[in-house]
Amino acid sequence: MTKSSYTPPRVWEWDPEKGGRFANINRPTAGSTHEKELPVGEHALQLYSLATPNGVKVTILLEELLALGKQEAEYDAYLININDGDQFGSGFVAANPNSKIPALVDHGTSPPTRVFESGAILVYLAEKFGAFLPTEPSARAECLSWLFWQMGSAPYLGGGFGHFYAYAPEKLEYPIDRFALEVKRQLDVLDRNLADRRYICGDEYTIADMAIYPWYGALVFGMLYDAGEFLDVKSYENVVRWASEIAERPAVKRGQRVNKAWGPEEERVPERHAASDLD
Ligand SMILES: N[C@@H](CCC(=O)N[C@@H](CS)C(=O)NCC(=O)O)C(=O)O
Repeated sequence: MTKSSYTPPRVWEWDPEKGGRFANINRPTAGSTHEKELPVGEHALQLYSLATPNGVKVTILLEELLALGKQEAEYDAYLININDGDQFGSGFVAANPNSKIPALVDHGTSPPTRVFESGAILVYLAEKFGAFLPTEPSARAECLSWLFWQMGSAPYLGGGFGHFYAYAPEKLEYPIDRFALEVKRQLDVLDRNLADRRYICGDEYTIADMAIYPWYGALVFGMLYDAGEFLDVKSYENVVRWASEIAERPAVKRGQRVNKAWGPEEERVPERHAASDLD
């Protein structure tokens, strides 16, 4: 392993010229950079998002709720293009001071309720519609435990492993090793849990499955960071079996297309205002 010649200065300073992937949107401060109101459609639920793994958790849940017959779950989904800096517009920052998709505004309450962080949005919608989050205390605790597991774990997969393996300007052994080890440990956690459970929490399909599938399902299908072989994802057989079952759900297929602005033309639904936008 080569030794780095970098010595951190006494006080870190931002160098916007440094470049690297996402340099155009990364900065060390929060808040809006420009005035821009968010559009509001006709439904109570307004989603501002993008079909990344964090974004599709919410559209999968909304499509699952609609598939259950919950008509009040009809929603408008507007595209937030994070590469263009839409997340720094004043309207979006009012919905999510953390400037990251997804953000939800529920105009069915007075005043409207803003919800940010995908996990919080899943809990809000599951409680609002009384579905996909058990109410019995110990089953609910198990579901929330796995939901929060996803929130705490995925940054090591995306921001850690994915960043250094696929996006960093040079391949550095130390961070790739460190995060590959952690991601494989996480896959083993899931694999052992799914050895004798159909879904993440047992027999019931819940918001924990909807949160974990977009990241770890995509990973075991070899669709994230071109790292399938490197991480030997096929060896996590229980995770592959679970993800393959979830992938076949019609609502999951629909949810993954909402706010998608890339890939084959027939899969793209950049904005969604009615079920027919997906038919
Ligand atoms: N913990 C957040 C993570 C959200 C997140 O990282 N969103 C990314 C896209 S997947 C984003 O909006 N990035 C834009 C940026 O960092 O400026 C959640 O689960 O909602």
